[in-house]
Amino acid sequence: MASSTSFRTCPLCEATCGLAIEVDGGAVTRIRGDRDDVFSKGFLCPKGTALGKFHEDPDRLRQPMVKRDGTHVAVTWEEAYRAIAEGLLPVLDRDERAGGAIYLGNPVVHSLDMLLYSKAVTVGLGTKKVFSASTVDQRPREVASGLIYGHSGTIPVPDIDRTDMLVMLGANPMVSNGSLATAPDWPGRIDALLERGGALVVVDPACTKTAQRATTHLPIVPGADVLLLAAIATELVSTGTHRPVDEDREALERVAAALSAFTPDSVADGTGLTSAAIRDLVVQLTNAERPCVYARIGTTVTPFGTTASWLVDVVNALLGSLDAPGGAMFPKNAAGSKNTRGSGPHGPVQSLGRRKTSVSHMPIELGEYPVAVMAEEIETRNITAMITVAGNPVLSCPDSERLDAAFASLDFMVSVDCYLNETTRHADVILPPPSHLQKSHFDVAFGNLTIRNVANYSEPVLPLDDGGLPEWEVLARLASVLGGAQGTAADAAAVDAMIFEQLVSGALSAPSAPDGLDRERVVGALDDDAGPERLLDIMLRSGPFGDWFGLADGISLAHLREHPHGIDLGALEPRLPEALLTPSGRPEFEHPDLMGDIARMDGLLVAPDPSTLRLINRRTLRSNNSWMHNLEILVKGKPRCTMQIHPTDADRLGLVGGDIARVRSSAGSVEIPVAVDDGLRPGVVCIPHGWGHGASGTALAVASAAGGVNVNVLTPSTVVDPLSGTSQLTGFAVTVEPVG
Ligand SMILES: Nc1nc2c(c(=O)[nH]1)N[C@H]1C(S)=C(S)[C@@H](COP(=O)(O)OP(=O)(O)OC[C@H]3O[C@@H](n4cnc5c(=O)[nH]c(N)nc54)[C@H](O)[C@@H]3O)O[C@H]1N2
Ligand SMILES: Nc1nc2c(c(=O)[nH]1)N[C@H]1C(S)=C(S)[C@@H](COP(=O)(O)OP(=O)(O)OC[C@H]3O[C@@H](n4cnc5c(=O)[nH]c(N)nc54)[C@H](O)[C@@H]3O)O[C@H]1N2
Ligand code: SF4
Ligand SMILES: [Mo]
Repeated sequence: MASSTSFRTCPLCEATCGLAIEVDGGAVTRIRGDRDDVFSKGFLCPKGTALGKFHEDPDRLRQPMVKRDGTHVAVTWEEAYRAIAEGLLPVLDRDERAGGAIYLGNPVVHSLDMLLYSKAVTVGLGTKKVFSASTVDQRPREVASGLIYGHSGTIPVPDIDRTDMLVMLGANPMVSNGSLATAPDWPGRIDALLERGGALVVVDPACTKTAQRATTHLPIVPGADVLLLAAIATELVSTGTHRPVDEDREALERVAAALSAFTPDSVADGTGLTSAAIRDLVVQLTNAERPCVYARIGTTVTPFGTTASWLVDVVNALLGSLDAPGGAMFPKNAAGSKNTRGSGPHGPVQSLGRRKTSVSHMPIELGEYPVAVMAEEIETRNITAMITVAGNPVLSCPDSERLDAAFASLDFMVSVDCYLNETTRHADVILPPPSHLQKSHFDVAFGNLTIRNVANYSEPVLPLDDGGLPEWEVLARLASVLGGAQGTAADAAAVDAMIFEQLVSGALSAPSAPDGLDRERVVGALDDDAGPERLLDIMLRSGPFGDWFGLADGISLAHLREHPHGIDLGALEPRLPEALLTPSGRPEFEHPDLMGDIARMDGLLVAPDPSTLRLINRRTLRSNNSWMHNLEILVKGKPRCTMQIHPTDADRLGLVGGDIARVRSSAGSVEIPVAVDDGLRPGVVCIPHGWGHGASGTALAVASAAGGVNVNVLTPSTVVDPLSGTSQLTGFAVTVEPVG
């Protein structure tokens, strides 16, 4: 085989970097950043370069596995699907499918195949018990968007390239490469902001790599961001320096009036910031021409996640920055979204709390159960069978020792996953996807979150292994088995055809569809006969930049295939009110469910007890949540799973760097090496998430040797944001003591 270079978008994180992948003799020889990529222009991180190593990882599953006498053995696809039909269907049919549940993990949103076909698995399973990684992380932001804009996917993103002042709360994009704000090369974009004389303010209990670049770092008390945001809103209005668009002025002033108890002075104790620092921040914001406030996971995984997300939008709107260049803007997804279908009839008022879980009555929002209840639903046998798709909840979800035990008690479990890991070890059947380099790619989800409108399709870089199935087919066959079929290739084609018909009718009924569009034209215009490419083509062509199957000038999949470095569709443009699905035709800033949460904020106004340590989390550059620790190239070097602690707290507890500390919470305890770090706010300790491999029955040789502990052993599942059901992952109390 000759050597060649392929171009492919990295599927690992939200940054969507273009990769140039050199292949020789069927093996990856080198991965570089694609300098011609229209968006990333050559940027990449160490994980992107490791995709070849992931492909070669001997522990990566290449054949389906079935558990026999407690041990996983490789089987054929036919045997695997038969085992599911024989083992899972009787369990499901025992109680008319009430006991089935599914968990969709983070890689689902990074995959064309999984985004398009995992819904069919949920439908086939016939369950309303859907869990996802989104409910561990960003659900508060999505709930707030649903209430304010009428659609959970209408999320404002920071216009980093044009702002002159970026205030960032609870995000560390120098390490995470960004989230709910798709932007390859955050480091370069932050440099450019500073070089053009702009300011970066980072609000974070830790002096992170991003905070180190900031013009101002505000080391806030964990969980207190709602107070800071409320005080900014109040101060803007009381000083008369707010400048919202006229249509929203009165509503926003009423919101600010409801927040009037929260002033720079009153929130000083609760935030741990001085009132002078808060006032100074407001002055800077009002002096900036194009200020922008952006908040991420540090603000969503708190008991006030939804309210904090709302207040971010309120502050941006008060600054005149919502939907304005340089502020917080709404992307226009090339693959289409509910908010790009043309201004059709405005939707109903969204509201919270219509459905609750049956054991601890947690809210079921946006059709998903909070992960906080996964263990209790299994323990009470409301759930007896589980499917996981690209998820590792045993490491990534709260109260994980309890969850681990609950998974072990399931009557049947199926996992679609590339590793035999902490979660999939409980599966009766594991169905492996091909490696990422063997899949095509298009970022359907991140078109909703991108800081520039971009479309980029990648062909698979490597062919499937002998006997390997494309992931869409793995899922479509699974869906068909759940519907009572055999799980053959023909059954998969029928599932694919069903999804195809749904998308065709969606395109035909879109308010933005041009005159003369009919089924014949749609079907006749498509190049692909089946599979995800055919579906993507429909989405692109009926999307906001689409060619409407030849009736308009615009893009199609064929077009993207001719542009392997992507197509830049331009900087974001103002989209209100066109993007809204609200009855008023304006953002519902005064939504009663949000206004109703203000009273609860009073409880935060007191200074935190200085003798209580609070746990926060971090990400490390060479990790990707829990699942890339089996690659030597990423885990070698000094241990990264340490507990950081401020020197004064370490002294008080008699700890020095390298000691082992025992950390306890209401949920559990772990023992972990100490790293003394004066960048932390005193009273705060920090442990990364995603570690703690080596459980029996897993096959992760490198990860198991890498050490580390699972921080979610400490995370209680019981403390949630009551609006979204999202568990508190940051800022809960722990005790720390030396071991031995
Ligand atoms: N290298 C790497 N990159 C990743 C991932 C990974 O595991 N590793 N995971 C990916 C995923 S799934 C996501 S969602 C994104 C997340 O991307 P980000 O949202 O940028 O998340 P983090 O890097 O964890 O940064 C969160 C910051 O919040 C701070 N923080 C904690 N509590 C509080 C608080 O109460 N208030 C404030 N203001 N700050 C607080 C923490 O100290 C931390 O610095 O990263 C993605 N990128
Ligand atoms: N304490 C604490 N907990 C956290 C966080 C935190 O900051 N602190 N962060 C949270 C966040 S933001 C997230 S998004 C969640 C992530 O939670 P999860 O999605 O549950 O966890 P991941 O570690 O991303 O696991 C991904 C799984 O998918 C598999 N996989 C990878 N690629 C593919 C693929 O292409 N196909 C298939 N079928 N499988 C694949 C991997 O082997 C792995 O089992 O964790 C959350 N948990
Ligand atoms: S920053 Fe994210 S998208 Fe870019 S190479 Fe790294 S993991 Fe891939
Ligand atoms: Mo995430």
